[in-house]
Amino acid sequence: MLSAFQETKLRLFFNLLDYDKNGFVEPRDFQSIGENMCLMLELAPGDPAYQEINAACIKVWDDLYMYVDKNLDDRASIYEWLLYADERIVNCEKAVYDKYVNKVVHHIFVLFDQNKDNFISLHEYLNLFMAFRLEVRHSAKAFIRLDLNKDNLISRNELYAGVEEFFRSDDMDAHGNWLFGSWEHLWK
Ligand SMILES: [Ca+2]
Ligand SMILES: [Ca+2]
Ligand SMILES: [Ca+2]
Repeated sequence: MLSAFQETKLRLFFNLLDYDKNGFVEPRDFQSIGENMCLMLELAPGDPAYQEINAACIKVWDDLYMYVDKNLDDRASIYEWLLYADERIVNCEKAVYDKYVNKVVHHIFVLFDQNKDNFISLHEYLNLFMAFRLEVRHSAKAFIRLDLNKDNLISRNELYAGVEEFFRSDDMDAHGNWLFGSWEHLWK
């Protein structure tokens, strides 16, 4: 079973993916996230990078969320998501959740490591916040928590640790809780 704190973070994540706020995570949410990112990066539809980003966003659905959709109606409800997270991310062996965590890390790097140096910089992390319409004022605070060795960059290992804590940890002091900014307003 999920704890109330784990469920709070999992709901936060579901809501940020449910871009049109209709209560379901579905392919068109990822399409909108892609379009928003392209706008943010000032890419025109004819630009090859425009196609790449949109394809990468659709791939997130194919890779991660089509498995959440149990009744195969091409969308995932909050109930499907919480059930999936309980069984496949939180209360399972490392070999099972490892796949999920690695895919999230992979997708964040594909979409946000814009200069392809294998690190997420503060600027790139800020883009993630803007793409998901998160409160940017929390981004620096969150970045500092994820940057474990304090070199002002988030490595793949640091991001893995953060993603693992965000999706799994029941410890309110865990650094990774801050992956998508503040959760405290949802908890109090
Ligand atoms: Ca939606
Ligand atoms: Ca980078
Ligand atoms: Ca670092």
